[in-house]
Parts: sequence; C-alpha cells; structure tokens
Amino acid sequence: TVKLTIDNIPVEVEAGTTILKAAEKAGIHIPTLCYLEGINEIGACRVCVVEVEGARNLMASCVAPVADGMVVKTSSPRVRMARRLNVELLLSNHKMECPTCIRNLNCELQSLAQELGIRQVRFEGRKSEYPIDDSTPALIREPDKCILCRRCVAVCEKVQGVRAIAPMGRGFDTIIAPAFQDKLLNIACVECGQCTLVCPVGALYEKDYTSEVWAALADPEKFVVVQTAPATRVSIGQEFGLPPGSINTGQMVAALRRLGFDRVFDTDFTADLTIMEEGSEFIERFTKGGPLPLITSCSPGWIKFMEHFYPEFIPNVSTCKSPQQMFGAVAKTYYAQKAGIDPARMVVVSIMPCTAKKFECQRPEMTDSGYRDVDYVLTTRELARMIREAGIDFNSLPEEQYDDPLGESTGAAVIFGATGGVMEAALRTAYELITGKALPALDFHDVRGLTGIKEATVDIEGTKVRVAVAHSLGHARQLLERVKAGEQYHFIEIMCCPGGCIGGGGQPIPTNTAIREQRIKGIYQADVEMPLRKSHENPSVQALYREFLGKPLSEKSHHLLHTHYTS
Ligand code: HC0
Ligand code: SF4
Repeated sequence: TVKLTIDNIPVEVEAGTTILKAAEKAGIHIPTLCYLEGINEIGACRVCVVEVEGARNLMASCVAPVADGMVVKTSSPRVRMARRLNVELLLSNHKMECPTCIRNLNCELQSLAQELGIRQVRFEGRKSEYPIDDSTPALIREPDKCILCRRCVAVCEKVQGVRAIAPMGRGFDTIIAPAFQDKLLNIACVECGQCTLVCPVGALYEKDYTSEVWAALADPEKFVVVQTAPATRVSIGQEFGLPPGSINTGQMVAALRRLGFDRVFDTDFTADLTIMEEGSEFIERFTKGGPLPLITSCSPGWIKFMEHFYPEFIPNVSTCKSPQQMFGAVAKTYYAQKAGIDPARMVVVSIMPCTAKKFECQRPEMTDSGYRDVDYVLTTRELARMIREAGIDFNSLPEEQYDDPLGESTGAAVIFGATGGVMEAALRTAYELITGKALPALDFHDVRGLTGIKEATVDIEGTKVRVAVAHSLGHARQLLERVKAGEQYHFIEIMCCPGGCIGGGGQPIPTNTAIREQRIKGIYQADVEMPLRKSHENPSVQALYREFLGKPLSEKSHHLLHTHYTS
C-alpha cells in the first residue's frame, strides 16, 4: 500500500489508485466533469486538478496515481483558480440557453459553475456554430452545447461497441460527430441513448414528444391509451427525489390518470403475452430442430445493432414483436373491438425507459393493426416533465390500479425490466408447459445481476437447456462471437443497455452502476409482491387467447404479434 496525505488527512490506499479515488476514500470531494469511472478516465477537462507538493504543474487527479509520501492539496488558491479558469473557458464557448435548455437544473456544467463560485465569465470567446442534428426519431445532437468531454464517445465505443460518434478536427474546430459529420440517421447509431445518459450538458438528448401527447390529450375526438414499461415503475420516483429503485407503480398510474389518459394500461400485460408467443416459439424450435439458439427480440437497440452488424443471426432472432409493439397491435384491434372504440380515434402512447423505442414504433412494418400500432413514445424523463408541468405533486399521490384488461400482469413480466428477466420469465413458463409440472423454485439466480455475460444450464426433465444472457451491446458482441466460434446455446437473451431496461437511455439522469443496482433490487421486489408470477397464469392473457387470438403462434398471432427483420 501507499501512504500519503490529502488536505492534511493521512490516507492509505493500494498502489496504482488515482488521487481522485484516494481523496474519495478520505471523504474529500474533488469536482470532476469529463470523468466517468472505468469508462472515461482521460484527464481532459482539468476540472479535477490538485496541487502536489514538489510538482511544478497541477495534476489531473482522475488519472494521476498516488505515490508514497505524497502531499496533496485539493482546494488551495492555485487549484481553485485553475478550476475556475478551466470552467470559464468552457463557458466562453458554450451556447448558454440555460433557462430553456432541456438539462436546466440537471446540468453538470451549470452545477459546477455554481459549486466553483463562478459569477462571471471573463472571456469573450468565439462561439462554435453547428447545425442541430434531429434526423432520427429518437435523438437530438446539439454540438454547440458540447463541451468535448468525450463521455458519449467512450460509452458508445467501450460499453456499446458501436463507435457511432468520434472527435473530429483540432483545437477550436474539434467536434464530436458521426464520421464525415454525417447525420445520426445515416450511420449505424442504434439510438440506444446511452450517450444521452452520460452527456453532462444538453448536447445529446431525447427527441421530445410531449407536445404531441398534450395535443392528443386535449383533443375530445381522441381516445388516448397509455402503456407503461416494466422498468419505469422503479425509476420514475428518482425524478421526484425518491431513492433510486423505489417502486412507484401505483403513483405512476395515478399521475397518468390525472394527466387525462382515457385508459392506463401496462406493457407488462404484453410482456406476459410475449412469453406465451416466444416460449411457444422456443419449444417449437427446440423440439423441431431449430434454428437455435433462439435469441430474444424485445430490445429495439439490440435489433438495430443486429441488423447493422450481425445480420447472419436474423434466422435466430425470435419473430416476436417487442411487448411495446404487441401492446399497440392488441389495443387497436382486440381492445378497440371489446370497448367499442373506433381504432382510428385511438392514440397509443408508451412510457418507456428507452429512446430506441421511439425509433421502433416508427418502423414501417409496425402497422399490423391497420394503423400505426404505437403513436408516441415518451421516456421516463419526458413523463416526469409532463407531471411537473401539470403541477401534480407526485409524492402525495395515492396508489391506483391499472385498468382492465390490458393492465393485468404477473411478476414474470415486471422482471423484463432487468437483465436476465426475459430469460427467467421464459424459463418459468417453458418449464411448466413442457413438463406439465409446477416449477419447484421460481427464482433463477444465475441469470440475474450485472455480470456482463451470464450462463446457466437448466434441467427440464432430463433435457439440459443451455442459456446465456448479455446486456450492453459490447457484451452482446462478445457473446455472438462465442456463438460464431462454435459455442452451443439453446436460448439467448440480449438487452441493449447496461443492466437491461432499468439502465435504458431514457431513464432519469444520473443513471450509474449504483443506481442500476438499486433499480434491479426494486424490480425483483416488485416480482415477489405480485400474486401471480408466471406469464401463463395471467387471466387476461388467457382471455385474450380464448376470445381473440386462439392459441400461441396462431395465424392471428402471427399477423399481429410477429415481425421480420432486414439487413
Ligand atoms: Fe423494456 Fe420491454 S422490458 S424492452 O427493457 O421485452 O424499453 O422496461 O418495455 O417492449 O415489456 C424497455 C423495459 C420494455 C418491451 C417489455 C421487453
Ligand atoms: Fe452511440 Fe447509442 Fe449514442 Fe447512438 S445512441 S451515438 S449508438 S451511444
């Protein structure tokens, strides 16, 4: 170990620890901006500088390692002046639209200026002028607000393995952009939004559809139906100051009703439906010779990634639409008929933890109901904005119930929101459908948690079923390479975002590893609290088959609930 003092406090840490980490251990906060633990540790912004006795220059504490006997000062006059100067320089070339910026009050640059006591910017700099890129259905890139921290670049490359954006040009002309400064729409960006989660400012963010939804809600001709994704119930509370991972399903339902939605339904209903279809597809392929492995299809960022980078896996990917899209198709057919509503008047809105869902709902093939199956997708962040704008006091809302029948769901559906959940839900059902026996233990711990790639072998009456689960596209890539190298699996779950949907690109900011862990806890807690925990036991899904679809993989199911992919 190494002994040093930081602000006169003796600290002992492992050799190789950075000064930043050592200070954290001693309870000393050093401000950072470009730093993202384990992902972007490049010392570029120089906000985290510290003074080290005997050293001529200030050191970027996020990259400088500790040394024995080091004497560090983290807030000497020289340090504070340097930090201010660095942030002022950033501000001098920043499009300062704070009151109207999407990140107002949740902007790291703004907080930092406040924390460092900056009251004026002494430099009148040249300002960059770049066009805004709003070419995709999901994202906005506003380079004039970019501070070149490179966190987005690091996440896109190291976590997602996509490399859609990179720094280009030099000095003042540096810009973070797709190659040749093309539009995001024209490149292999999968619209996952992970870059929007780590952007410290308003340079990358979701395309906002709240105006369209407000307009639909205000239109007496429209019948506006909303569905909520599994992972939103354990994250929305964070927007209202509640601890990460707290379960606020009932308050979310109440808030949606107060906003004026005509029916408040749950994507969890169609998550259960997905298990019926995908579980049957698995059994069919398993007993009739493949193609295997079957790979899950519910994560649209993953699907886009597969279409760009691994089209050879198209025959392996389940033909099931995602639960969000199944919901739209069922709402505008079965439910519209049942409730006597003209589907032409129906507007389906989704509340999703995801930006790629905005892209998914606009895919041209997603119109099997005869209309656009899902009209608008709002992220968790956008829903929170609507709740605030409507003046609803979220924390004092009563817990309300979803409407019937598309609001009924099981614990198997809620765990879709965490990595490994779709696999676990599928196993709970496949086991019982194949064996005709009750599952002895419902929890499949091997497929839970934040390990990048998880594997398990499940014994279904003597047949060993090999499964694997990957979350984040970087891990998906690794797993697919294993499969290409000859590794044999029967069933694979892939979710685009780290941690699964609880870590989706539309979730509250910040979303980091600690917060992901809390949300995962919330998800499994919500599962145990459900009276029913297996998808095939959902009475409303059973009724849907009885009254409308017939059986899983029926012709009607195929028409409404399944899709195809293009390379
Ligand atoms: Fe997910 Fe989904 S679980 S992708 O993560 O399958 O976004 O939460 O809504 O569609 O159900 C996201 C979350 C969903 C879908 C479901 C799946
Ligand atoms: Fe990369 Fe995802 Fe951002 Fe696209 S949305 S630039 S793929 S991180």
